[in-house]
Amino acid sequence: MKKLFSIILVLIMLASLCVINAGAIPSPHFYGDVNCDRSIDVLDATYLQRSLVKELELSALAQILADVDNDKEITVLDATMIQQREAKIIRDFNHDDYGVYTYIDYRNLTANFDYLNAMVGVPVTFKTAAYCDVGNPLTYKYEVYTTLSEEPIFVSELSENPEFTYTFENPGYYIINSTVYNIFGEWQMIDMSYYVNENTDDGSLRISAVNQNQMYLNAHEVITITADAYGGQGPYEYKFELDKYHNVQDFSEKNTFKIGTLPLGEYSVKVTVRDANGDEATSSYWFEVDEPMC
Ligand SMILES: [Ca+2]
Ligand SMILES: [Ca+2]
Repeated sequence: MKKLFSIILVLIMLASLCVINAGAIPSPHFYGDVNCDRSIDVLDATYLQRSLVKELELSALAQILADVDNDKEITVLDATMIQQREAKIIRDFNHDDYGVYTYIDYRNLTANFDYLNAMVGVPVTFKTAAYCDVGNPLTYKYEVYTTLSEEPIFVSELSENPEFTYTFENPGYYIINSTVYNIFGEWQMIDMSYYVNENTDDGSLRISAVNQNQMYLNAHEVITITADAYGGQGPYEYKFELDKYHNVQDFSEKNTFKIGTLPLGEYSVKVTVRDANGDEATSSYWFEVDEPMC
């Protein structure tokens, strides 16, 4: 019993934390590195020539890296250009940049029910915010774990939809795992601890979640706060008030509040939701604007 208590305590402490597991993504990938071994040499020219005579097939990433003369085709001229660079006849390929950045920028994993508001029998929609310059479309896979099982109790199909809806059948602690892949098979993964309550739905209006657009907010990026309502009688109207700057977005059907950039510091946003019957619910949300991580 003591052990169970300590596990639960740790889980409570971790509740609001998400953990990112970065896949080994060695961006940038270099033009001319057709065999993707991080070196540009005569082997790449050979590899490219072998693909031209169908001895091997280039991967999706290799097809981008092989077009060193930037004419949107892979031909023997590309192989020649790699050989010329190897022989120091030319210094650069016909690209402004020396490489391709396939890095997946994983911003956040959020739900339309906050950690303490999720209930048995009420569908929860999780949403992953991730971006990449090269390698789109991104695809998403979700896994649901209980804290007691090593195997997931549910695995979603791989999909271009960044959202995933799941209805929990039992109260308790869960881990939600979201993995994002680019078209080259590179990935990033995030784990979110999640708690599901017994169903206490009495039909009353409540704010089920308030989220920020990124896990880490810094002084250079646009900050957006999103609220979700549950219960009462839709449609809902939302009002947002940012404390320090007397910045108010009055009641409207928009559940997002685009604040813009903010100096370093701590802030709070008061969210009010009003339903079709005129009932109101409020919630306060705190966030911090920090130095960029790196
Ligand atoms: Ca190479
Ligand atoms: Ca070419």
